[in-house]
Amino acid sequence: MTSSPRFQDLSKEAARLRQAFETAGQGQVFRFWDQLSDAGKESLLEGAAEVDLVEVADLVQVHLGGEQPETVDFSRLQPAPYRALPGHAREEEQWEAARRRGEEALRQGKVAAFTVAGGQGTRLGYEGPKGTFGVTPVQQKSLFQVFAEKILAARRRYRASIPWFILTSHANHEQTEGFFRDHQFFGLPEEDVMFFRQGRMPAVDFDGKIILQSKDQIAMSPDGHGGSLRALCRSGAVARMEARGIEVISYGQVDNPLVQLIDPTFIGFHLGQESEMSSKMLPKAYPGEKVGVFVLSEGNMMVVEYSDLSDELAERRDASGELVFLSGSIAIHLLATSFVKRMGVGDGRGATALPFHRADKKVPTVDAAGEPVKPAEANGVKFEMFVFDAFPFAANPVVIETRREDEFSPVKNAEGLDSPVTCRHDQQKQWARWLEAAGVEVETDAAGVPAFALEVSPLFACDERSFVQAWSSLEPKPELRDGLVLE
Ligand code: UD2
Repeated sequence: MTSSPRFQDLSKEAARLRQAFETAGQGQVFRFWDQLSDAGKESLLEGAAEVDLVEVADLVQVHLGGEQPETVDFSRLQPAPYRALPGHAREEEQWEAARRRGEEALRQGKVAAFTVAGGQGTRLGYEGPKGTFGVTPVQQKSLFQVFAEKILAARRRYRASIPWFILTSHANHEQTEGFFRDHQFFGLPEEDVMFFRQGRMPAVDFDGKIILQSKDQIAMSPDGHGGSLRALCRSGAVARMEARGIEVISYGQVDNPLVQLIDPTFIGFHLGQESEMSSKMLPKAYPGEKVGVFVLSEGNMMVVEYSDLSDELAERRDASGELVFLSGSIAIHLLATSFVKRMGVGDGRGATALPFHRADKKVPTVDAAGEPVKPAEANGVKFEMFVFDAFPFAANPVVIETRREDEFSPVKNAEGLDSPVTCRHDQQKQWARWLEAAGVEVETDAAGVPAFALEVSPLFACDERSFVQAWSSLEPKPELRDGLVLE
């Protein structure tokens, strides 16, 4: 065996890893070793080197060993408190004060943007990183471009740099970076955009044995967006943030172009209450909506994922007929840099405080002869962490309400709910509302979708207030017509 740039001495590394896997009862991973080419051996070792055998053993014991994983006591859950949208003048003033405070932090360069884009986008059925998906109605701008323009607009508005950190996966890292290079980083300084890969976890079978996907590859999958906390630390991103004086990390998912990526009011509330982790909520549209729910468990704020909430709890109503567990999480968070460091470094060995969730899946594998097998039933378990599980560890968590129509229209499915069509409509409805707020009459259908295709770049305006301002100073006013783009 020759040595490779990855492994200084392949044979020595092979011996070390094989021994470690044998000792951990995972020797089956190397069962085709003698049949592998040098490249195959290298590939297997690369996967094996990524596996934390102690972590896997712990997970197997907890999730497959009969030991009951710690769960919340659902019978004692309470709805979590949140700051509702301002209803009267005094509250308006509080929201304004928060806005001014957030703007000050932005001007001082204390805020970074963070997008989790490591998911596989399977439901959308789109080949390629989801962030490269064309989402705007007229120009078909990609999700990444929409976010880039939001950041660019905020940099201009606050005359400050706002670095952008993007979590990728092994599967989409190179393509994601290449896409940004091909588009000259959409006008952002290249040194202010940092890509880093999330970690991976091996899949195990129901006996806890690590599964081979092929003779020379361990079945690995992304460790969930919760893995972003340790990836932020391991990749050096947190160190870079600290060096630049970043105190607040504005977290959003790659699938939601409506997100107010840089929201001074939200930042102001977060800083004002010395929160380590803050979040936005909106009232669920219906009991079964597929969003996590903010709850209090033993006094601690946490999010229970929709799939873990029983129908009875999801549908429970109070005396006024309102859903008791109303407060939906749309995955928009603020994190203190120091909190990410504390959570991401974990116990120093890389072990994280965040729990792993178990998902039973069909994991493609090989049979005893090394022939590929596509299982018809779930044959294994994947482990993922969720970022919102950091809530119970955070001091002074803050949750504020936002408006669905202003902030949430994800692209998740190819058709139907949360699809490219619903998202395009929601973008257009928002721009029609902004035009109307500026005194322009817009012809729309009953649902509020304008009768013509229209597009407003975040560089023109990022909310109703900035739209009305930008529109009023526009001379001459453009004619409302199909394909109108304001940028
Ligand atoms: C997520 C939330 C749900 C609700 C909803 C709002 C979870 C478990 N659920 O549901 O409560 O807030 O969003 O839209 O998060 N990702 C990675 N790496 C991974 C896995 C995911 O970066 O290993 C990213 C992915 O690219 C996407 C985001 O995380 O940006 C959400 O992932 P999802 O599509 O699996 O979450 P979903 O829609 O089930």
